[in-house]
Amino acid sequence: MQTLPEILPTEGRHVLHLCFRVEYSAWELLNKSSRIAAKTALADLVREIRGTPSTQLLHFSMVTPKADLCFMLLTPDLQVADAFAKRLAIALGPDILTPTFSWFSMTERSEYTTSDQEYALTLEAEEKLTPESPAFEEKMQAFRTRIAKYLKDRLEPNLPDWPVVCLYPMSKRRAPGQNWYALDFEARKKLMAGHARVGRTYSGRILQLITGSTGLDDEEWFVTLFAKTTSDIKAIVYEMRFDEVSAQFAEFGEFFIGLQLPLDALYDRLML
Ligand code: 76R
Repeated sequence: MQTLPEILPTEGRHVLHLCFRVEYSAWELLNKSSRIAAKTALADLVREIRGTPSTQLLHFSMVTPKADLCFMLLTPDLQVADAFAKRLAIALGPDILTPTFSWFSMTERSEYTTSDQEYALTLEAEEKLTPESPAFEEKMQAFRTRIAKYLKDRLEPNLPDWPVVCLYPMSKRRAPGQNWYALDFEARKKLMAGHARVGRTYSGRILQLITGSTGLDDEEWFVTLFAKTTSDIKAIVYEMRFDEVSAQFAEFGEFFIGLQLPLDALYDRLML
């Protein structure tokens, strides 16, 4: 096969969320050995994808009939993402999986992360540390380490196996007099700091991945939340609605809840 030049982002990963319905009428027509062969083919492909460098594949059983199963694929090269996506769609055989929903996005850094300079100013203003002091340098060093890890988690996430997953697209409002993109940077940064403050109270209970889809798909971001219980999902999304950024500027698409299961448990759940 011809090897095409890679299509790489300047940093981070391409991300595909791919949701399917299982066509049970077609599955019922397969005999036992064909079913085993189909499940083995998908399992082999999952293993191949997981063995690809810098690539992660997750799969979910979806809780309502909006979809039966979804894959979430993160990989740098868009040629690879596209090829894997097409193979996943037919790995169980033709006519077994029908796409019901999909999203294309990319991991991205936040525009609003605290810069070195801003942090240095807070140390001087709030902690009364002078730049020459060892304590100042120590704190700056700790800050740089924290930011580097944070940035890596955002751009090259290593997603957890937490069982509850919530997926939805969202955009920032662009209405006359209420246009996020007409606010200046400082105003947006201040609003996002409030958002992050709420978010951090869910540390350890919610792990969020916000990927950007402006120019790539119908809304501007795709939200992937991981939790150990649906109560935390419901609570954070509810609480965020009161936070000014969401209250004033958030527009939401369709919501999906999935369960992250090992592949054999997923097959059992789907009665395949
Ligand atoms: O990334 C960070 O941790 C830094 C602060 C931060 C940014 C920049 C942050 C923190 N978010 C950021 C950006 Mn978020 N987030 C959402 C939703 O349902 C809703 O109302 C909104 C969906 C949730 C639940 C959530 C959770 N966040 C964004 C953006 C991009 C906006 C932009 O760039 O203009 C969107 C669309 C968005 C939406 N956010 C956090 C959380 C949580 C839990 C945190 C804290 C993370 C942590 O500190 O561990």
